[in-house]
Amino acid sequence: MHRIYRFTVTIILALLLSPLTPLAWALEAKEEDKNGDGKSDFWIYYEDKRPVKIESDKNYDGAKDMWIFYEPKGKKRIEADLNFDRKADMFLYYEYGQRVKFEIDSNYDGKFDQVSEYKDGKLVKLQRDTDSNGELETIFDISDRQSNIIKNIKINKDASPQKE
Ligand SMILES: [Ca+2]
Ligand SMILES: [Ca+2]
Ligand SMILES: [Ca+2]
Ligand SMILES: [Ca+2]
Repeated sequence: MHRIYRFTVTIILALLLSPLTPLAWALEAKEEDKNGDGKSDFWIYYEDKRPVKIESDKNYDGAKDMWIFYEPKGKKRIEADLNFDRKADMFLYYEYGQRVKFEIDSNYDGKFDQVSEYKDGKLVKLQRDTDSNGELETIFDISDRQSNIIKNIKINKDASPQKE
């Protein structure tokens, strides 16, 4: 039992230590050294040849400060550490290629100072901590209103005579 365990660990170590080992089932990754200082500062991870994650060290201090996650159905999430304290302060969400939400902590106190929500690519809800008390005030919210496009489709559908 013990020997099997050690054998497994050895195999895993060998796989980890050998960059040339093809691992069909694992994430494939590529890294780049954009500023040529000998340290990687850009990473792309692939799953079945599809990019699933990008990581970046924008200020080349050795700590990652930008992350992009790619998910099915055009979902994408960008996270960024704007003041380089190793904590993300900005989050940007996309669905079907369109921006749906934006959150930012611009004074870096760990709480968002602005949250924007989008529908059909248009800003429908804006919350902002206007008095800097750590709580968001709703500036405007039209998120439950139907967009013109959806309204038009509904009207057309209602107006068109039923087939069959
Ligand atoms: Ca570098
Ligand atoms: Ca960095
Ligand atoms: Ca930060
Ligand atoms: Ca804040």
